[in-house]
Amino acid sequence: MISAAPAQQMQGEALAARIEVLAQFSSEPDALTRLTLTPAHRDAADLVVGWMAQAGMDVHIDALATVVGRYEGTDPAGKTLLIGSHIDTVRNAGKYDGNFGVIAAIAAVDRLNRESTKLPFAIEILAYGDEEGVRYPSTLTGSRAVAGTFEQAALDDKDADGVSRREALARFGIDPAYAATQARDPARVLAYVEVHIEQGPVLEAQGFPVGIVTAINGATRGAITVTGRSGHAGTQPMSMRSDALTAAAEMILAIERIGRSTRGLVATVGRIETPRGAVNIVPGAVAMSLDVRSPSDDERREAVERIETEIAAIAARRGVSAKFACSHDMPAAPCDASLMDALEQSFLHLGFTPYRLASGAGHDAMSFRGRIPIAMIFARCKAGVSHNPAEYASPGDMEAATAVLYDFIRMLSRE
Ligand code: HGY
Ligand code: MN
Ligand code: MN
Ligand code: MN
Repeated sequence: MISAAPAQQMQGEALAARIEVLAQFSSEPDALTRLTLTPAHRDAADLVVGWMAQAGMDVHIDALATVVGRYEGTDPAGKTLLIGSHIDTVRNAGKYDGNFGVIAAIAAVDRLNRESTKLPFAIEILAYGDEEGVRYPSTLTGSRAVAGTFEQAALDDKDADGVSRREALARFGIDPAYAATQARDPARVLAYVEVHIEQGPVLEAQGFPVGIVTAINGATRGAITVTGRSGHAGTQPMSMRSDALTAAAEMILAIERIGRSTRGLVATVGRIETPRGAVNIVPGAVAMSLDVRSPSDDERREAVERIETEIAAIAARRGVSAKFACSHDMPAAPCDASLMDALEQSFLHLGFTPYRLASGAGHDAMSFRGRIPIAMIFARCKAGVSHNPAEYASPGDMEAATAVLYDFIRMLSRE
């Protein structure tokens, strides 16, 4: 194979080309949907295995279906720099969320390899397959396993078809012999770095192509179930109904009002269904999701309590019952101050303004909170649109973020 110029893979066009290739792996013909442990995830993982191998890495797929590429350092006793992001997506997703971070990391190591540059530390690229948490209630299982905070109970999570995560891993083809041990010893890890699109409007509003992440907002997720009494839509008088869906509608507006009540807080009901519902049945049951985020963990937990109080009051008034079951509670994760300062040096070295901003979106980096110092590099994305097929990052901005990552890696090797 003709070896391209060392930095070829890091050029915007090459990054954009790989975004398009990876985006082809979907469970839907006309949208990008790649849920964890599906055939689309398997195919994408196999493609990433090939890219990592081409970049001179030893590659395996671990017990939680994370693709792990290792680029050895000069010192066998040296530490390891972890660089990760995810290749699973939401339904009808954008092409860049998660996927760009994996492609950027491989491009940076590819350049090191082409230049035959070896560093005093090893590099491991981690392409996780379970960051979005769409198929199963628990999430971040891949990065939690690497960080050492994985909970075995997550293996018994069931998807909407009743398929457990354990069963899905077996169908994915995880050969237990193939799966290396998971948790990294924090004493052997230099840092965890993640490149990601911002998924918000700030960098575009400021006019910057890249940014330094200061912290990742904490997140609470779970399910609200509302139970009323189903009835005949034609015969049941309005005054005699226990309609679970109209009660849920009032609860959704109350959740929105609480979300709006405090700066920095956001609260979302993203999915709602009336199990066994029909056009001519007064809904007796509703299942809906809840997602609450804030930079402040106290503020987020207080908002969840206010939401639980409010939905109980609405339920009582409407003669239904309501319950919130939390499935994911992740504290806000501050990025490491010295890593942010080092990133700032790379920004300045490359002529970028070292603009710092928080992340409203959750990331695998959160799994390392309090165990391994984390740093994140954001690339601008168009109009801040994400979790939407219109999501877009320009080749120039992807090139800028990848150049920062490469420069940062080289700088860490000089410390
Ligand atoms: O929900 C999130 O913030 C992430 O995109 N999974
Ligand atoms: Mn993401
Ligand atoms: Mn996402
Ligand atoms: Mn994320």
